[in-house]
Amino acid sequence: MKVTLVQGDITGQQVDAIVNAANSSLLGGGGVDGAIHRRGGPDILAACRHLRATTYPDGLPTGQAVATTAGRLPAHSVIHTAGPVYSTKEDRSPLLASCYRESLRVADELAATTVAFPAISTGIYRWPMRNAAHIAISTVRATPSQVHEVRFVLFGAEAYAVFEQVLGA
Ligand code: AR6
Repeated sequence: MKVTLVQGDITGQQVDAIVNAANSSLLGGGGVDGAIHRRGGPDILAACRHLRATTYPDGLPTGQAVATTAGRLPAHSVIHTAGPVYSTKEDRSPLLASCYRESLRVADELAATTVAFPAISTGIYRWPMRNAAHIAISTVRATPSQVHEVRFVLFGAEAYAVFEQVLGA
């Protein structure tokens, strides 16, 4: 598996699957989630509502992942995962690692070979970037999968630089 880094907007990535830093409700939000629904159009929300009405009546548990259509995005699927909110009182790293592992498991189910990830939990959920980068990179490297390329799409020069350092270390 090749791990690559790109600075930019994840919604423009031409990959088999784009991972959404969603929340348990699956019904939208800000950050990456807001951008995906805005640019992908209403089919994604309709698919999420269907999941809430069927498989996940109580919402998607933190650390798990589920796929929908990508609507009008230049990707085949969106994999929604609910990251943990950062806490200084409790170590929620296993849940953040689980987001990456479970997303790759869903990618395998979809037969996706190129997958774009954002830096899950590092925005509204306040996870420190360097620690999040360690968890992200070490988890994808340690997860057996059919995915050929994991592309981390970082939203600014600072986040990109942190991932570059962690990847090179
Ligand atoms: N492309 C790539 N990265 C982005 C983009 C984008 N278009 N927009 C933001 N980022 P966040 P979280 C970066 O807040 O912390 C939503 O309301 C951003 O700078 O999207 O997991 C959900 O519904 C940050 O580094 O996700 C949840 O309620 C990273 O992506 C909650 O936010 C993740 O930031 C999830 O919070």
